[in-house]
Amino acid sequence: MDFKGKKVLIIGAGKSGIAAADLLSGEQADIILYDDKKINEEEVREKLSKGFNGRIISEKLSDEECPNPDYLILSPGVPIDSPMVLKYKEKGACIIGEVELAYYYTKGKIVAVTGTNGKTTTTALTGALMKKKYDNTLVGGNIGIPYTEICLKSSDDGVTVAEMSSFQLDTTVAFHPYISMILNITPDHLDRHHTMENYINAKFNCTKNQTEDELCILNYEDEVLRKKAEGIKAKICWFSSKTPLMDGMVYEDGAIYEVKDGVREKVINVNEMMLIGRHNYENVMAAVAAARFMGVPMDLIREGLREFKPVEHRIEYVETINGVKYYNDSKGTNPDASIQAVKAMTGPTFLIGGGYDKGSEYDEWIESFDGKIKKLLLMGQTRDKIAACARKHGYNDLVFVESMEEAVDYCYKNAVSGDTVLLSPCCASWGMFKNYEERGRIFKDLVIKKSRG
Ligand code: UMA
Repeated sequence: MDFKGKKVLIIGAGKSGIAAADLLSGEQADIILYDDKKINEEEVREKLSKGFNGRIISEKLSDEECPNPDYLILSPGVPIDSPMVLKYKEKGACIIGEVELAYYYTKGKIVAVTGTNGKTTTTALTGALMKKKYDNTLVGGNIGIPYTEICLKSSDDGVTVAEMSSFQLDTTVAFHPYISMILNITPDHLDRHHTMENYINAKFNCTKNQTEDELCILNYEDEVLRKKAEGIKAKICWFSSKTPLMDGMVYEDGAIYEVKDGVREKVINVNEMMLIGRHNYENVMAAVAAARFMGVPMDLIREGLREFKPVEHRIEYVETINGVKYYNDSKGTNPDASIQAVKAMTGPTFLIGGGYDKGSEYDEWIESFDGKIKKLLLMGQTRDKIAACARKHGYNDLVFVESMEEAVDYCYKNAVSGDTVLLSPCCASWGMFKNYEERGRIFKDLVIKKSRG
């Protein structure tokens, strides 16, 4: 891909757009960094490296300003069927995503981690295990560090572990990881992908360019993955937390094993790790499978597993106040993720939920409460939809709140020693917060303030 002298339109001036603009600054391209939202040009320029001499435009892009770009580079949040993308596609522009752009600059091996849930933990853990053998291990992507920001640091003898969302995989063409993993697939982001089939196909894009001598790691317990696996050219390594596989990775009786032709080698007893819950053992199996394929010795893997701390916003312990434990699971942005968090709770729980409406159904989430949820506090756009669903299932202990502050205050006043407070919204944060990180940090700050009286 040659950008020299080419007209490039980058859509979205968030983290990804800014990193993409920086990456292309050295290419002598004519760049426009555009955002639909009104943005402060000076603030954006400050975030860009000094070498950027392109234009920054927001709110409206006229045909005079940008008649016929050669390339459109889409931030992950930009739908491929948005009117602006379709307009320039018709005019013959080459449409690529920010990840595809980063791929062209990446050296060495790539591990792509996707799935509806568990991506962030698995990406961080895979990175930690790879670092045990490969000095130049980079970790980025949907985890919060744009891939375009790290790709120039990659080297032929290094590994890049990239968390890939369906948004990012939607726009890949040549993106070709040496190892791919799909941890699970359950409905999510249907407002963007429209159908489950489109969502599944986006996820499988990470396997489409792989060859026979490469690896694809899949969850044996996921029916969608089992059905779609036939079309994959790469070797498949299955992992399972329920079935005693003859080959792959298994979790059984409190330990994780690597299995080859029916012969098991114990990797670790799960009580030696800080990660808890069956869903996390699945993440561990996927990460270990990737590390083994890259030749990381088992003793170094064990060391890495024992050292690894759970990532922020994923069933993250915050504080105990008056005998009440507070957990931040702001990353529980869809029913499946939030169900895992609810399942990990062992006693009476005040659950804080609700947020942006992505078109999810909440029946399974409510069903997973299993008599443990003392109160369900609801906020945001989805609160009435969730409340109606809860009532349909005979659950009526509902509390409506307007803000996170009100939610934390209610829990602080009403929870008693032995209870747990869990923020696991089952919804995206958009509309009330910038992102799930901001939502989680606001929750944690409020809890810490209460603990200090
Ligand atoms: N924008 C437009 N036009 C559009 C859509 C968006 O101009 O049609 C603008 C917005 O006004 C905004 C900017 O684009 O100013 C934001 O771009 P973006 O939504 O792509 O977000 P980034 O800040 O670049 O962050 C993205 C990911 N965000 C999304 O996919 C929504 C981050 O994942 C990711 O960490 C980051 O790139 C680095 O790779 C967040 C996320 O919520 C955590 N991901 C979803 C998930 O995990 O479920 C997919």
